[in-house]
Amino acid sequence: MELQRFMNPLIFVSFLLVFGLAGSSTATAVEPADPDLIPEARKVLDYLQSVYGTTTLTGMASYGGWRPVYEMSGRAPAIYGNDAFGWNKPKWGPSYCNVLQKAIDSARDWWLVQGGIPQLQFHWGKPGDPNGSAWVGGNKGTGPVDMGRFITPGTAEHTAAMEDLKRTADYLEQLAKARVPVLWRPFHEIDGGWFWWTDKEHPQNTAAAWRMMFDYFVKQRKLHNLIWVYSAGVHCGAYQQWLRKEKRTPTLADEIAFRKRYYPGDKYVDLAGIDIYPNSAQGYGNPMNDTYPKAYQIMKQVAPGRILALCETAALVDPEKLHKEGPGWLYVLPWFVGGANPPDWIRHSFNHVQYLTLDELPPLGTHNVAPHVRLLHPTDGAGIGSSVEIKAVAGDRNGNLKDVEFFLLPGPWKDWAMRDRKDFEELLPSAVNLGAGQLTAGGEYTLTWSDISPGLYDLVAVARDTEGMQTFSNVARVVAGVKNLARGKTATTSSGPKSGPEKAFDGDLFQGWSGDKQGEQWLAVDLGSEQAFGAVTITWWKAYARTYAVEVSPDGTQWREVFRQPKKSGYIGDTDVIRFPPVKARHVRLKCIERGTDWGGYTVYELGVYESVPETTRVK
Ligand SMILES: [Ca+2]
Ligand SMILES: [Ca+2]
Repeated sequence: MELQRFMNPLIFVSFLLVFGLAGSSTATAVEPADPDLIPEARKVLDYLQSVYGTTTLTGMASYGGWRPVYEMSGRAPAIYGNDAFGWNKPKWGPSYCNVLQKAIDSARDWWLVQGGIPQLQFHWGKPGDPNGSAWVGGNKGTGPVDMGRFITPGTAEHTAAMEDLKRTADYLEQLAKARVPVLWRPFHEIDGGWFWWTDKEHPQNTAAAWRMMFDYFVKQRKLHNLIWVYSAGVHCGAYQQWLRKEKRTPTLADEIAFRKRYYPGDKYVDLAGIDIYPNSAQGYGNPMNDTYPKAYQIMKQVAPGRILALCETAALVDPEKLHKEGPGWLYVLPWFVGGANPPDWIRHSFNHVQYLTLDELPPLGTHNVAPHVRLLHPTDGAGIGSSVEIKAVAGDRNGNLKDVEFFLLPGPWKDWAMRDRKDFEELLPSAVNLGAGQLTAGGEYTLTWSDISPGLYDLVAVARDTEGMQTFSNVARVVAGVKNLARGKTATTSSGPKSGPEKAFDGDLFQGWSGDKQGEQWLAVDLGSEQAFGAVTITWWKAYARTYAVEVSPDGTQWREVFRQPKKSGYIGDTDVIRFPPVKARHVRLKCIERGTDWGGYTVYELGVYESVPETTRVK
């Protein structure tokens, strides 16, 4: 069904030129759907309009989190997405409300503290059903909703819908009162057919449901902080159904016509776009690389005059391709870190000129926001000697940066990517202050850290502004004065090569080995020759081993246990530092015996082998 199958290469090039390149620069000015939009939100919309077609904003969903991206790349996304749905059952029960409140708090923090743009989608569980899901059919799905009745006052469906909308608006009102602009993305994947709101027979009912929400939120509840984002799904359910029924060859015109019927109208939409799963950095549905321009062209016809975004994806689109060829999506918001977005890809993309990150946004509000700061050296996995020059870049979008100081966090090696601002603030009093960086002519803050005792260290830079707002940089995990004998050496595992055993020895703390979910599993490394060692470090993901053993062997056949962990207490992203009387061996094996979680395969980000690891984790 994809276009490329029946287009010859020459026509395809023309297609790219017409729809890809030209399509990115012809948008007209966006008038807000809500004429009473607050100035803060209007300013965001104007800003988005001003960069559209020339550059692309980075986004990240809460599912992937923004801190892992920050840890990997030293940069945070410009847009941070959460869900205005509480997930936990029953709907509106205490745990549901708790999760929803956290999403509201996160959106508020993203704007007021970080100065980023918050986005909220809404995985609305079937109204009237306390256990209802957004998905219809399937094993996690719910029953269908009669969308004709849903939009008709006096029906049970309508009453249930309005009850949910009322309670949801009560939460969203907190953001309106705090004057926090929000990219509000309800009824997402609206034409897909896997959520209950897609009325495949009568798409006009779905479009009317959108207007019903808009009228209630905007006109009745006065939620004038919402920028309304319309997102289609990559496969239009009604169109697919119609193709099958009519036994028709797909045409672009037919698909556009079908999709248009769900669109509620420009008066109800500020931004439009599409969600694409699965996708790769180059396109989606390998090897059909033409599909980003195709999706762009479709949405340009569905929502003419609206600026277009990749509202939700698996992968960050290749920034080089966006830069050179377009199409000019306003933003790309991936749902996952890992998978299609391995750490190297995150680092590359978030530091690419095509993608705008949080630190590159202009001040969009009138409030003071926290500075930004990024450690440049040493970075993760760096081995250092007894002295090192620490380098960081920092700035403040209000121009009120005061200083940058460097600290050693009490460690070693907790999973900093899982920590939030509060965690860092609580740790700071027990951290070692190495001193303030000096601003160099090159714009870097530098400090010489000398007389470093051998050991493992977690280094962080803290930038403060004159109003006391502070930001914690990415954390560098450095090894001083000792050598990891296992780094880059040959790895094997009981779980087979696909589980990525080599990733536990690559120095990258964001990717690792993941073993099979059943039974005992092992991860082994061949040091290449006989070595003397007396310490092993294991950096776990959440799926850790409660009981495990470290074994050594001269030949990879005969194993001898040198350490056994009988009952490890769980901690996210813990690094265990294991010391034992020095041995001489060529092979080292981690045997995972009992799981610490009832889900997931054992996962080790990094396994290190050392002659010794001193107790010291602090400078004197
Ligand atoms: Ca500031
Ligand atoms: Ca690794």
